[in-house]
Amino acid sequence: MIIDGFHHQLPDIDPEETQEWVDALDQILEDGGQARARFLMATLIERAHSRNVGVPAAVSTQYINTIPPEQEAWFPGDEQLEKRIRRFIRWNAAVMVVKANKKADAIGGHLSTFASSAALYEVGFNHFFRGKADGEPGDHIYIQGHAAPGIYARAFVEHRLDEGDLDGFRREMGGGLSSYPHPRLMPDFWEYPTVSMGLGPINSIYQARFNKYLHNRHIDDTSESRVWCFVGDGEMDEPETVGSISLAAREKLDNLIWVVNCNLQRLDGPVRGNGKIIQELEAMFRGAGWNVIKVVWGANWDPLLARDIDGVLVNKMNTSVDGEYQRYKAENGAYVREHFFGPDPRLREMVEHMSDDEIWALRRGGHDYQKLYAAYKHAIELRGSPTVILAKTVKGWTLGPDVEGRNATHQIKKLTNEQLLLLRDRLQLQEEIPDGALIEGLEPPYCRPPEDSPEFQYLAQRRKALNGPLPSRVVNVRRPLGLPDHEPFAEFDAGSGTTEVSTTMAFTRLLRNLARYSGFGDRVVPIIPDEGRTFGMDALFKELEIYASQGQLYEPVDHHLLLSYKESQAGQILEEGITEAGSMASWIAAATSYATRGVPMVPFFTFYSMFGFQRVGDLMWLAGDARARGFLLGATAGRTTLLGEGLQHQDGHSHVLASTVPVCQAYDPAFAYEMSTIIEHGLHRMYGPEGWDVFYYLTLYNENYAMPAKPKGVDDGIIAGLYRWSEVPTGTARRAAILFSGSTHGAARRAQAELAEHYGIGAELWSVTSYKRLREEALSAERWNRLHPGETPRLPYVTRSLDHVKGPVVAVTDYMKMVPDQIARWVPGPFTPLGTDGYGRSDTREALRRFFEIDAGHVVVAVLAALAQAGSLEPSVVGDAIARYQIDPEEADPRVR
Ligand SMILES: Cc1ncc(C[n+]2csc(CCOP(=O)(O)OP(=O)(O)O)c2C)c(N)n1
Ligand SMILES: [Mg+2]
Repeated sequence: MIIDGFHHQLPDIDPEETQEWVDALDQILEDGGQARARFLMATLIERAHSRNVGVPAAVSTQYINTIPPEQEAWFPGDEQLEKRIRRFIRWNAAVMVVKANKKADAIGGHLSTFASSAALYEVGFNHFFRGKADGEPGDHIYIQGHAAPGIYARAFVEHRLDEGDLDGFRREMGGGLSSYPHPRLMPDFWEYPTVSMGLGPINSIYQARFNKYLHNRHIDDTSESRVWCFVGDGEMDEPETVGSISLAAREKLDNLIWVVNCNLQRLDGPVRGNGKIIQELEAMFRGAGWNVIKVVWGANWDPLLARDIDGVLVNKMNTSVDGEYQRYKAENGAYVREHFFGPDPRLREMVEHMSDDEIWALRRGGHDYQKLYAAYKHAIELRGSPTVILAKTVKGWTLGPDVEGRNATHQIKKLTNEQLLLLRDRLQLQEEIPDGALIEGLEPPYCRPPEDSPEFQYLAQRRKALNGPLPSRVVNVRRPLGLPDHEPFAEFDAGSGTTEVSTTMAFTRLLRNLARYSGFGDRVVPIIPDEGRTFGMDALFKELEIYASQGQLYEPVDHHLLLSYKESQAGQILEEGITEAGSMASWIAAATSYATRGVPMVPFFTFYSMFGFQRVGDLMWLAGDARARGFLLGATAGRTTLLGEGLQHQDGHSHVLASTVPVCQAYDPAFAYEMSTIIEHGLHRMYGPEGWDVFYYLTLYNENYAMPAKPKGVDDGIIAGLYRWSEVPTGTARRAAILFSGSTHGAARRAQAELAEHYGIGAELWSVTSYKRLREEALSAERWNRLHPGETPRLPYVTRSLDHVKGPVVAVTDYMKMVPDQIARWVPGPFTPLGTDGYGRSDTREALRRFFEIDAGHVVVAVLAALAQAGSLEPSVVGDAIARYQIDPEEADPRVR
């Protein structure tokens, strides 16, 4: 505890009194020992806190339960009945995994995670988690992905699933139960994808924050919804898990409760063999400003702790490390007597009256249902901060000595009949599952109480009282969204005249138009990670205001300016600070709000394109799983268009990464009207009656140029990914086509003019807004043709469009060549991609485009070279162009420079 330096600068106004206190402490140490002194100090600090004396908080407390037994809430349920229900759930969770792995094609699954956390989930399902049967959104529950078998088993015991469903676990092809929580695969069941470690936790924080945002902006009453997130203690090592915990406290997210399943193990072995994960987490969360409730020990430890007058038991608890605790649970009662209690005669005496079995039965807090109930109850009553419950459990609990606490437990997926019989006995299900039911060579049986049983009735009644079953995903739009007409988009059709602007500036203007559009604008959620000024979005700070849960407590330094920094409780902009992961989590909360809250929101997350897919690609992947709908904007795009910043900033590959995400609609618009057409179309696709579960990614550039007016009849081509932007110049012979995208239209247009002027070659210009879409459409056509022999083959859109060119096609992009290469197979005639492979550099745009060989000179040479290779031109003409544009043919490839 850091007391030093806390008060030493202050004068001591009564040294005598101070000395009296110090002497008193010394006396207590002498008379009562350290334990008594610690107790008194802790009591004083607690008292000081309750009287608002600003003493620093202790970041760690003793290795015992936070809630003393006498303060535990009364448990209102039927404990025996709930225990029996839990036993059925445990049994089926184990059997479904064992069955899935009995067959030759063992398909995996996890036994030990749910076995350790069954009570953590069950106390929530029976007493706390609110469902949606009343048409309200209820609670948001993030479940540890590999605890899924337990969640399915509960749904089975609730008669929501049947035996066939459990047999289909991980056999997704026939619509079986998904391996982990995947809304993409089970859209009526799972709401929140979690299994990529760390993403569930960060998403839960931003979901809780987003609920406050909706509330403070008067868009939705979220006061009745809590966010519960279950996290593994191993998962706590992920930067995404812990990276935003301070935000949760700063934002006073008292609607957020985390339950960390501290089974002391991760996949390979102990989480902190040489330390104590619970203590470490306690310090971290307390330091960050969370309420921490430790549930370390079960009720049968209470009498021992009550007798621990001299603190010797607590001391032993404090000083034993997790590696030892893990071992105790993998051994037996005699071992615990010998090694935990044994070394100290006072401790040994403390348990002398107990048998080895009784010692063995001393339970961990996370397996003590009443203690868990008390912790959850306390957690929901706390106000002003988020709460974390640290529950100590045994990995693989109840699964028998071969599994419990073993280092290999995470990977054990099979149980022999003998092990299953042991489990059955442990769960006291002998009547339901007689010995004869487990026959070698036959499948072990599932087992659940019938619908007229007291167990089922109780279960049903509990869920009814809590508004219906969970997990459950329903798209019940409570607050419909009216879409804007064409008005906010119209100005971009006209172009910018002679004014030079960038697509980023145009987008910012469109965002403003949309946010101001009556009846729609308040659903727009602009999200930026401390990059507003870079993108010219700072003008929106004043107009739309920055969301700040506590409002603005100061007069900003720029208050006298028209466009000052304005924070407000009703602010619309989520200015996230420097966290792309946090911004993305905010975006996911907003982009799934149509389903999780029945309130469609339209998020626009604008980020530095280099720090998008590359930095937080896993969250973007998850967004597709979660069926997110919204817009991602990669600004400062292009490896040569973003000048001056160098290789860590210049994005030449986000379109390669975007191409890997099936539902991502990736576009690389060149002009303002393309950008606005895509966004208008996307809005209708996602939020209109079709309700596509896709999201859009657009790259935006910071190069200023005159934005042309939108030609007639190009909308379909813009959306399909390709349209002819200009015909061949008059008076030219021979034909070629140049495909441009994004900022490379400049090079393409100059090359077109040069080819006509110097070589009499007529090149059409085509704008490619999306190579990804073109490729996907072509692949569909190809597949259809393969599966429909004898029918008139379908021609891919890209082939149909370029068929008439009868000459070379050169594509020029500010992205890697791989991006245009996506369509190479379907381009009629020779195809040459020019792109920016290699690490970026800091220099002028002109120099960079020369370096990466995507400037006009290189485009001209590429067209001529293709014609020469086809035999329609003398090679010397290419040589002439190489000289004309001062290209050094011996220069090394930029990819390897
Ligand atoms: C990002 C990521 N890395 C690795 C994995 C593989 N993985 C699945 S579970 C697991 C161990 C989890 O341990 P813990 O969080 O303690 O959960 P427990 O099963 O002990 O409750 C690992 C490494 C993953 N799912 N996600
Ligand atoms: Mg663990």
